Amino acid sequence: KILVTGALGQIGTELVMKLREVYGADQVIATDLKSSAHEITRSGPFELLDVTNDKAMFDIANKYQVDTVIHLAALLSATAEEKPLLAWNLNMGGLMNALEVSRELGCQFFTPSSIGAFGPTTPKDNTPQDTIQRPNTMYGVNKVSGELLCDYYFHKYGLDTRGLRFPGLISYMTPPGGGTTDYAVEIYYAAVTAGKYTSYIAKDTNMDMMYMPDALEAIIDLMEADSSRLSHRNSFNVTAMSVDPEAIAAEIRKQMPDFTLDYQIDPVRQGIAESWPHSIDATAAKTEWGFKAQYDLEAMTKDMLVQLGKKGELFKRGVS
Ligand code: VAH
Repeated sequence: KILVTGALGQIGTELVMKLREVYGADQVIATDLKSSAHEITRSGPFELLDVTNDKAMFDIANKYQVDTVIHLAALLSATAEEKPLLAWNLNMGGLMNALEVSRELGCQFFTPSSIGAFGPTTPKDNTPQDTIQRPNTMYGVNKVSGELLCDYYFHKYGLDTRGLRFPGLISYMTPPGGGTTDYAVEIYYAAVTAGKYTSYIAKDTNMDMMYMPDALEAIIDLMEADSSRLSHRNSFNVTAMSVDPEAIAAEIRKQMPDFTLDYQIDPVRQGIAESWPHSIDATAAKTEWGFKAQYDLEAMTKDMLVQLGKKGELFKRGVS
């Protein structure tokens, strides 16, 4: 059985639905700080959980006798920069609790890292798997610390910890909250609802991105990979494309010729974006466990606009 924290977040909502499809609904215990009307609170076990409460987390993991913990609950980069102390307490306190529960119950463990784990002194083009990591954001400090902590639990206790350095994730089901790469999700919503978008990230600011279906596949493929093949664990570079706002807009215009893009730069999130790589190298993931992204910018854009169009139709008909 699999315990998922942060189950109502951008990754969590889709990952829980996918895991329930693959392993069976009753095998996946979804948890989050509060409940919602989302179907995952009804399509299988759902529990309220504040990940900073170690006893509550242990009690749920023990009640369901889970053998896998997927820890997603965290504050993203922009929010973490606004509230650094809260970010440290939640991102690191929650991670430590999840690692301790996994150690006590002997669970396999996954938590995401991010391209945010790299900083201004990291080589920015085709960033290597193993390279300097001196991020200057609280989120980046959390992610590097998290990678080191997860590797520590593997070397010290033999805990089977695995992680992925995710790029910006694009999805149409649950929007991200408080991220720097959120513009790349908002632009599609804005295209469908308004035919135009004002980007807070500047033209020519290239960042790695990936479509959510590829991210979900990567989590499952990594967790099912033969442990003896892994020479890295926390965490693998994975990416599908490196884009800036203009590249996304140009792809949208192939479907919606009248779409317009303009800019109103947010200095905080622009500053965070500029401290991150332009593109990262995913060779280690490809060779050690066969990582392969299916969606490039063209395929992702086509699917996003179709799915959001359908969502728009449902919304107009008053279907949530
Ligand atoms: C963020 N979406 O923007 C997250 C992610 C690489 C970006 O870490 O903070």
